[in-house]
Amino acid sequence: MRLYLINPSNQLVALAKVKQNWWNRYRRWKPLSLLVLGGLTPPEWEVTLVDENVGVPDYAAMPRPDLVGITSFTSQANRAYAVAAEFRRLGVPVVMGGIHATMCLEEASQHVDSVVTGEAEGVWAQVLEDARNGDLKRVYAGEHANMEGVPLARHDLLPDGYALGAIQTTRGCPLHCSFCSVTAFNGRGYRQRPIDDVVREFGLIREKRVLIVDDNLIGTREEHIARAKDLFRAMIRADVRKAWIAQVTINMADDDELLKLASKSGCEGVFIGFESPRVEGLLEVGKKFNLRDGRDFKASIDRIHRHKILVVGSFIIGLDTDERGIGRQIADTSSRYGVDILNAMFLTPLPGTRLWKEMESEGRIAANSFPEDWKYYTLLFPVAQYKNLSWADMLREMDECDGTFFSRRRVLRRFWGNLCRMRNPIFGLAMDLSYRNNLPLNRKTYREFSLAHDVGA
Ligand code: B12
Ligand code: SF4
Repeated sequence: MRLYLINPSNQLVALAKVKQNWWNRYRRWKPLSLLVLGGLTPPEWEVTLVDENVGVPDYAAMPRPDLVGITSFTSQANRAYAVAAEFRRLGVPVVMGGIHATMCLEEASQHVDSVVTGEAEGVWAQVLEDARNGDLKRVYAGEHANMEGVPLARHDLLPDGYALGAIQTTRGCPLHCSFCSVTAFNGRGYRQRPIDDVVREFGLIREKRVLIVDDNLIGTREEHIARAKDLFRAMIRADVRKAWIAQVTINMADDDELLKLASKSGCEGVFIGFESPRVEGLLEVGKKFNLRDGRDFKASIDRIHRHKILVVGSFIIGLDTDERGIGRQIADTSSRYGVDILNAMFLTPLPGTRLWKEMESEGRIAANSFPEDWKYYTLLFPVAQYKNLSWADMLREMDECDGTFFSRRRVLRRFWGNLCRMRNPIFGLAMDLSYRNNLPLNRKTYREFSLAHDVGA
């Protein structure tokens, strides 16, 4: 039995634009969902994994599969449906899973033969069995998996050439930010994989650099942090020899032992959601956590830097409390905090989030020709009605924000500053150059977007 697992591309996102900007190759990551699905698939199935971000094959010229499985974030949904249509024309059944199909079950059901909602661990074997018997059900409802049942991912299913391998050590996030899909999908409970499994899986990853995809690797409570320390200790003992980056919350800065162990186990950088330079903004998105104990963000980042760890800071443009000038404010605040790489994004109502529900009830979801418009849900296009900013304002604010933070002067200043301080200053520079060289590409995309849409003045 032959199974194709496909990660559809969205040509509007940076990781698909390697030809136009060489530095984007440093942002090529592996689609872990499909590697995990590969790990759940019994050996009688011959699995081929296609990552369209690397290249789109001629499917008609490939041997005919018995089943196709497609994953999809919302931003990939319309391409996912196009791929599904291609295989269904050939008479091949298609099953779709992942965050988008889960949150938009009715829509997805119109384009594929079967939808798996939620986590696949508990239902995938049944899907395969039913496919083999020609008896696929329309919907399989996956539940939150017991983390002891998550198999080692099949890292062998993708070729070399990725900048980063991927691994997951926990699921769920104890916080509940308004714009984020994680709690709706994986829940607020913080589920942890057995540390031995994680360490063994690191041994299967060929890339030197690894993205730990957890939404919050360290968690928020004492017991979460104790577990993170145990994980880092085990990685040090096993000498996994990987440089890794991960998403964490700012409380990582408060525990020197945690930082020391993280650094010793290979931590090269952390991605932190600062979300807004303003208190009103943090309250609006439900991230009071960042304000706890009168946090001093610059001092926190300094403490992380002392362990040679880079900080990627994420901020949102377009909150109800944002006004003109927010782009410049974010760029300047991030530089003042000492952020090494800035990831600025537009407030985007993603299906299933609190924000989606609020905006939908207020009639504010403006890019709503679905499924076609899903391709703009990359967090880099204005898709809603924003309170104080028109779409033209939003595009200008983003350009101002990125143009300021990634100006030649600031890039060079960061590089010199990091040269001796950081474990891998070149990685920081590569990211800076990827973002900086995307500026003209983004401007071109925004011009096209403005011509195709009524973006206002
Ligand atoms: C790693 C990651 C990335 C990597 C992507 C690597 C890749 N796939 O190519 C990078 C950094 C490139 C990235 C980019 C983006 N991401 Co991202 N990302 C994640 C993150 C943190 C982890 C994903 C992961 O690997 N999880 C581990 C696997 C094992 O879990 P899983 O994907 O859920 O898969 C399970 C089930 O869903 C199911 N399943 C999944 N696919 C399939 C398919 C079939 C056939 C079946 C049966 C089952 C099934 O089975 C799996 C096992 O249980 C998630 C958050 C999260 N917790 O999922 C956000 C997340 C997926 N990203 C998100 C977003 C918004 C984006 C961006 C649009 C913007 C951004 N943040 O930069 C871009 C879009 C890129 C694009 N291609 O269009 C949102 C998506 C929400 C949505 N509705 O789409 C999430 C949920 C985060 C959030 N805060 O809400 N991302
Ligand atoms: S802390 Fe991060 S993962 Fe957790 S709910 Fe907020 S945005 Fe989502």
